[in-house]
Amino acid sequence: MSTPARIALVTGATSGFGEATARRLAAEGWRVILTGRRRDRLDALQRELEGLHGKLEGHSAVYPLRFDVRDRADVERAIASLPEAWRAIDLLVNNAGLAAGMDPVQQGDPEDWERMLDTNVKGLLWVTRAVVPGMIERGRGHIINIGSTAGKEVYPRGNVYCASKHAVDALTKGLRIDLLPHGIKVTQIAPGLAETEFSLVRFHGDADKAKQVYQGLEPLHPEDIAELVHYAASLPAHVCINDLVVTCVAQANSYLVERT
Ligand code: NDP
Ligand code: 8X3
Repeated sequence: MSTPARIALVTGATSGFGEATARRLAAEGWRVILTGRRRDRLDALQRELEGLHGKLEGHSAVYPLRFDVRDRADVERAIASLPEAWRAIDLLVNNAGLAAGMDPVQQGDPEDWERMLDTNVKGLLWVTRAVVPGMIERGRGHIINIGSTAGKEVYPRGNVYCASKHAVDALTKGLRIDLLPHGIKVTQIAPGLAETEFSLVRFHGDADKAKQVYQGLEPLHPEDIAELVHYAASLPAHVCINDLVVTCVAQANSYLVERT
């Protein structure tokens, strides 16, 4: 008898790393819960992936679940609303996140700071808190947190974003310790510069400024991170990647890049 398809929940599946990860996992035979705030994008991705992969064991290959990770009640309601056939989540990819602004602290916008901390730190906690008890009950599971090189080293004017990703680094370690008795894997993938909608969001929709971030180098692509998520999630049951820092070749650390 073949093993049933595993279920992944990917936060921030409407763009960038999350979207590429959802596509990759679905292509590898996972059933994927697609999450994010933008309903139109969730619907479009659902149509695309259902068209490509059809049904698995009588269930759709994907299940769209719209919620805002910053809203604890919304997160709890959404996870609790999952139909029985979608409740046994094997893999949680905590990917939803953003940077907002890039100013010295003394000029920073406190609203940007709140968005980053509410999304990158508290949002990750709300989703994890809602999903992990089920993993413990079932005695299996894997959490992959998308951190950043910004969570390893602080760079100029990165202050609050870097702090939020340092928190992801610490929470990943803390979770691994707390979940040790339950056999749940906890992994962090910490990418460097990657071209997604990240910089467009960081610079509040300024496309020229966003483009400059990637000028003169080949940054990581969303598919590179999807490949690593798939790799980490496909290892034998006794193997857990704890931490994986990945940059493009043109980037040495959080602030040193070589441009042509
Ligand atoms: P994108 O902007 O392309 O994607 C971000 C995703 O997060 C979107 O799907 C967005 O969905 C979702 N999201 C943002 N806020 C919320 C919210 N409040 N509730 C639910 N979903 C939310 O960026 P990336 O793919 O680059 O970013 C993904 C992760 O990778 C982030 O955590 C980021 O910090 C991290 N990262 C990015 C790097 C880069 O250079 N690009 C490098 C290292 C790490 P929606 O708007 O529909 O809600
Ligand atoms: C995103 C990478 O260098 O813009 O986490 O902070 S960076």
